[in-house]
Amino acid sequence: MASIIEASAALRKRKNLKRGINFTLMVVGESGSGRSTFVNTLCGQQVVDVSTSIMLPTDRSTQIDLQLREETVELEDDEGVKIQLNIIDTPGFGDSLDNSQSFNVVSDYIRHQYDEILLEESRVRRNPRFKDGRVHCCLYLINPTGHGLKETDVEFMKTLGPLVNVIPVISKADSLTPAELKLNKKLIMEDIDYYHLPIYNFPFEENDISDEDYETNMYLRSLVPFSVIGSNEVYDLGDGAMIRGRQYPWGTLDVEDSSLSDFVVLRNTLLISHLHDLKDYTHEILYERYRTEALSGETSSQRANGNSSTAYADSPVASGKSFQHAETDSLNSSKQASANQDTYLAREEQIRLEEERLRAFEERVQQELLMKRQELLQREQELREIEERIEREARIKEESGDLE
Ligand SMILES: Nc1nc2c(ncn2[C@@H]2O[C@H](COP(=O)(O)OP(=O)(O)OP(=O)(O)O)[C@@H](O)[C@H]2O)c(=O)[nH]1
Ligand SMILES: [Mg+2]
Repeated sequence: MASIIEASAALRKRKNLKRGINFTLMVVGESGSGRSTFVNTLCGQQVVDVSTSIMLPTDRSTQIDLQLREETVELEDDEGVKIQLNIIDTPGFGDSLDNSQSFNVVSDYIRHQYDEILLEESRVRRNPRFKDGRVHCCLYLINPTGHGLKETDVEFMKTLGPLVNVIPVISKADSLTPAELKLNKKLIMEDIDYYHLPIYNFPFEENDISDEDYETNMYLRSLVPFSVIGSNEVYDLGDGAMIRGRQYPWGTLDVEDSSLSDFVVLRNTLLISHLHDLKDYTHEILYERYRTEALSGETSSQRANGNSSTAYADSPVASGKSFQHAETDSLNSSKQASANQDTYLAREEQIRLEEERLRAFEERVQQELLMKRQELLQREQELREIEERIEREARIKEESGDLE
């Protein structure tokens, strides 16, 4: 028996290896914060074009459209494990004077992925080709200012933290001196603590963690916010060794140099050590919370305000192209959101009515049983009375016969 289980576990593992692990990473940060360069550095290839275009303010200058762009890259680690890495880039994020619209686009996309799972779970016949599009991690790129967080950073993490694993990252770490970087990290962390921002803080269960994992998680916590250096160029240092680096008048720096940034640690954390932790946390904690809220009819304040929009099903994002957010989408989306919400509520109501019907039926059966039992007792009583009467009559007859 054990060997069968082992064999099937091995088979599943092989299948998983072949199919690859699916992981979705969203990269958020204002224009020019280094999102595209980071993605290319993370994947070791040119996944995203580094755009040089800038958006000039138009008469709608307070509302610059945010796009969500999805790219899929297949990566393979040293042990041959394939990772299907879906990357969602957010060009145009935070470029408006009022960024709440950008936040809504991002949070609606994340919510929509949860809604899709909820619907799929409730289907009688599951779709075998269903694609789980939940975002497992959202890297929030912060420009290296040497200061703490900006108001918009605080708002973003506060809004998105309860929905997705947000990890703050200082980009372009080479623009700060080591002392400035240290201070920048300290100030950001102080703000995160002060505002109780719900970032992904490498959580673990005290009773169920090995010493080694405990050490790792505590170490990673001490690094937050991670600092990264990115580059789109690869250089030959002369000895045949190729490095991805940045060339300066005074020399070339290697983005993988751990004394300069946390890039390598972050890459290993995302793609190797914490890939499953991030996926599990998304499924078991974040999605579960969302699911409970959705099914109990509880809505976040944002949903109550009618800002939520979840109609991304037919949007090009779902099919791997780009998606332009527009007001009409928002309207359609909120209609769809309330339609989805209505479906859940209708289903809940249906179950409740079914239960009520069953209870009433059971009560009726019980009552009928009671009546039948009483009828039976009455019949028995009647029978006894008839028997007694017959006996009495027979006795009287006998007595009168004796007298004659
Ligand atoms: N010094 C330094 N510059 C960087 C780093 N990463 C990116 N840059 C530069 O910053 C500029 C913007 O980088 P992108 O990667 O295009 O930034 P983005 O966030 O994708 O920008 P948009 O897509 O235009 O919003 C480019 O000139 C990059 O070369 C870094 O780690 N250090
Ligand atoms: Mg870009």
